[in-house]
Amino acid sequence: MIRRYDFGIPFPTEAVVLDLTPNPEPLPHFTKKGTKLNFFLKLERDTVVYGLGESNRGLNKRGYLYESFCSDTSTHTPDIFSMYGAHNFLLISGKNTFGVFIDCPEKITFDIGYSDYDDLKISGESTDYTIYIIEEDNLRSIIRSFRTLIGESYIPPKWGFGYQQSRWGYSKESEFYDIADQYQNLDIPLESIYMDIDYMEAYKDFTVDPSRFPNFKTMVSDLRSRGIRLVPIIDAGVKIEEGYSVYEEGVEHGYFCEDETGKPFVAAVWPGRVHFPDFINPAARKWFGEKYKILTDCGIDGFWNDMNEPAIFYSEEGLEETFSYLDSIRDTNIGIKESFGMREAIENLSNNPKDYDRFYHNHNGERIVHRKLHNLYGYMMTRAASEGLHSIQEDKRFLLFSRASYIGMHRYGGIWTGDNSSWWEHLLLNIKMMPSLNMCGFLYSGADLGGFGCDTTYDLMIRWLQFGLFTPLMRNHSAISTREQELYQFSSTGYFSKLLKFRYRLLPYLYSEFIKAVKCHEMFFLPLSFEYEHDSLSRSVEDQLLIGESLMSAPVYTQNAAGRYVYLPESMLMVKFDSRLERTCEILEKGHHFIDLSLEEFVLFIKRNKFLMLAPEANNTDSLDCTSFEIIGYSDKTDVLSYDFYDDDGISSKVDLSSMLQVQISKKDSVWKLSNQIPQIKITKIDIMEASVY
Ligand code: MIG
Repeated sequence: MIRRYDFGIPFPTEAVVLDLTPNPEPLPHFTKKGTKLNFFLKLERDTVVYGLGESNRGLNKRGYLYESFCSDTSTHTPDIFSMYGAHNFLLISGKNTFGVFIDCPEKITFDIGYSDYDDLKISGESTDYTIYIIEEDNLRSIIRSFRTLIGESYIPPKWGFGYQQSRWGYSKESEFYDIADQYQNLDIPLESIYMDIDYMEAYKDFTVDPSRFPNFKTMVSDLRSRGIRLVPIIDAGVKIEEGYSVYEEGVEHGYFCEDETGKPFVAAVWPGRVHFPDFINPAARKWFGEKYKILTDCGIDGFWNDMNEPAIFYSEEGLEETFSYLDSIRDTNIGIKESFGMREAIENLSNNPKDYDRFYHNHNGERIVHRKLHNLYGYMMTRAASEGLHSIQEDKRFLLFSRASYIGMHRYGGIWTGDNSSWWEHLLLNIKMMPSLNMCGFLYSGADLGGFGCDTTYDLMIRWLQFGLFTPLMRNHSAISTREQELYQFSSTGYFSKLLKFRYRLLPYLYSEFIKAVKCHEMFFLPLSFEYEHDSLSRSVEDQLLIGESLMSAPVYTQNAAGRYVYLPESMLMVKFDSRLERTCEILEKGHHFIDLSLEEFVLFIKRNKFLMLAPEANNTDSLDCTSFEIIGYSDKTDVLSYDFYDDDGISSKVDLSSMLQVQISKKDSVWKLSNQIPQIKITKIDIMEASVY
């Protein structure tokens, strides 16, 4: 059951798709104080609080403070409060179990047992918002209900599940050919190469620098014919420059955000001074979205939207304040106060919340200050892109994901989790964040594998990829001036080749489970506690994840570990892969186990009475055969096992589960065979471990 409660006059964020009648009764569970958004709830000692999508720390959010305020946070240390997304959904699992979604585009603070371990406080300045309370029988059905409320998640093309290579700094044609050559010469799979800001002419959106990319269209099609796609970045800010058509059209039609006096607001990002398209205005959205055609006409079919919190390097007003402060101390004896003052004045130039009070959106003729709509900006930019791409080619799926987001954006694109660092801690953060993102509808997502900031190492790259094998977005991305981490940069590459070929073996299963999760409003990454709700030990496991209906992953995320502890809530089949990706299987009983896993070994688990379909190895989706499978599984006293397998052409926008195939295998005369005739697929080998044999 979902109940809606309105306060004041909520802004139509379009986060939800169900039109519910507001409930006149007071909001249940919480105590409200004052006129602003201010709610309290007592937590029992063992209450677990899930949710908040893209946010810091654990799967259980208890014991810290979180802010929903889309922020360009460059260093994800444990003390930060906000990240790029604003996902105001909590699932409280205690004596009372329910979900709560606060639909409000302003900053909101979630104090989840931080000020007082036993109190949950949700607060903000807003007086206009909607709250939804979701109550169902169990955790999974609360998520299902919530996801029904917010609508179906974005589905990428199948090639979006391939292995993708990125780095900030690739800046000329020869570099892209070189990356493709290096991967292909070493027989390491590669699906796409990302184009970061350096492909543009002076960081102008929808331009390609002709001096560095003299034959852009040819390059796109050459690489495409080798199975590789290019994915360019689009930034939110539009460079101010006479003669640049995007700038001129935006000014002419009033498509940019305005300052207090009604002139286009000036801020600075990569290109220097820019204007921000007013993505709240549907006409501006349509205009910006259709610009993507400039690149799709060159053969591009995937994009990533960046800097759309929006990130600001400085505003004119901010510059003015900083310079006048510096002037004021110029002739003084600069002591400790001024010394710190100077540093602070410079640091505060960028991403200063004061700037969000300095520009306005046009909402049906009404001027609304940005701060009140802040968390919608990246969402509406990505919506603009999605609707634009849809108008360019309606029957085709494009790859699209964003940095900033709000619930509702999950219908238009995926997200990547931004500028992490090459730290082992961020591999663990990646693992813990995935299910929280899924709760909020963001199924197509992943982190910068290997780490974005700082220098990566061979062992971190390996362990991160061993987890990345399972994330829908599997992209290796790093920052300019850090150690290069394309897989051919390491002295030994053989293992990477094997590992990525295995990603393609898994891909049909991942794709099938992904589409089913979208269509059935399920999670792709599920915490153990959602499946084994009455197993109390499962409630504290945050470093093992269920993936779809058959698998559990238990990645190694510490340096120099010889293996790891794994907790099994029931018996499972352990499948261990060695450095040549050859496997050994063993049935492990419910309980704790230590699994030895040297660096080039990883493990996955198959659940009781489930199986996994593995395709043949491939180096990209063009050459992936999704019709021929090997089956590995675990039967516990049953002679019949089945799996609902979904597949399609991976590109047309119409996706429905009616083409799903039920793959059923059964044991006769002690041999496992496919029991039904399925002309679409071929089973080459069946390897089922039986509990009775154990
Ligand atoms: O201020 O485009 O998160 O992935 O490589 C940095 C350069 C801007 C931030 C993105 C990152 C990207 C980088 N961008």
